[in-house]
Amino acid sequence: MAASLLSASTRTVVRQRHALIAPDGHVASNLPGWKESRCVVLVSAAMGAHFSQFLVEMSGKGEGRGATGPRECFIYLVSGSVELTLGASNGKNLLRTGGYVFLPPNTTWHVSAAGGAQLLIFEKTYEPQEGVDLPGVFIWREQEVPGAAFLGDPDAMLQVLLPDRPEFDLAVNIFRYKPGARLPFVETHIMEHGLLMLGGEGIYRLEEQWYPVQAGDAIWMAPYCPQWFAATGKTPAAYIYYKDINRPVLPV
Ligand code: UGY
Ligand code: MN
Repeated sequence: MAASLLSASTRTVVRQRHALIAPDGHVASNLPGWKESRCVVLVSAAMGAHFSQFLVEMSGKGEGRGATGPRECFIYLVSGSVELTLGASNGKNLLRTGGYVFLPPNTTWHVSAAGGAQLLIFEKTYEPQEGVDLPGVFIWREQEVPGAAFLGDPDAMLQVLLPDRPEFDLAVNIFRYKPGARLPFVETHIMEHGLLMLGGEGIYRLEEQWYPVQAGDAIWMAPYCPQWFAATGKTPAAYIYYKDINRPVLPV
């Protein structure tokens, strides 16, 4: 059947300092290391970002492998489950929906999906700092991470998924908003964000634009991109996001 004229419309926008990538525009890339998996690159250096964000749809026979080298990698199970193997060890870690792993530099890894899985991956070059050790592997699940009321608002709960210690130069957090809850002011900060809407819907303000967003949408916010969010649906809204932290403003 021929596509209707509506196929010419999308909510996706890619600007110099921010982007909204709606699922209707996803096109898979062939990325090295992945088999029986559909990889979509949502955020990358090609749009001006300093990190990458991928969505990987693994079939029941899906597999992925890689070596972080000078980079670090954060893998979050949006749905399904995978078996994770690290280095040359035979030990397997089972990651289920909500589970995640932080892979530090110089780590080889392998994942296989038993019954299919959807992974969100953040990757960036690690910034070593004198006198600070490299971080270790960190495996946990968001169900075990307590939420804290954001700036005192119990309707906007923040879960910080990684330890806030100097060896970690990135944070990955989950924000959960009750219907009607919002960020208390328009944030403008040096830290960059990559974000995936996990549930619900709302309005994201990025610079001077206002976008309706919903589960499945991805957003890139460059440093200093003014940003604000309000959950406007009848059900809670949630997003997971990346942020660079703990490093000097001028690289040394
Ligand atoms: O951590 C943050 O900067 C967070 N409050 N930003 C956001 O949700 N857009
Ligand atoms: Mn922010």
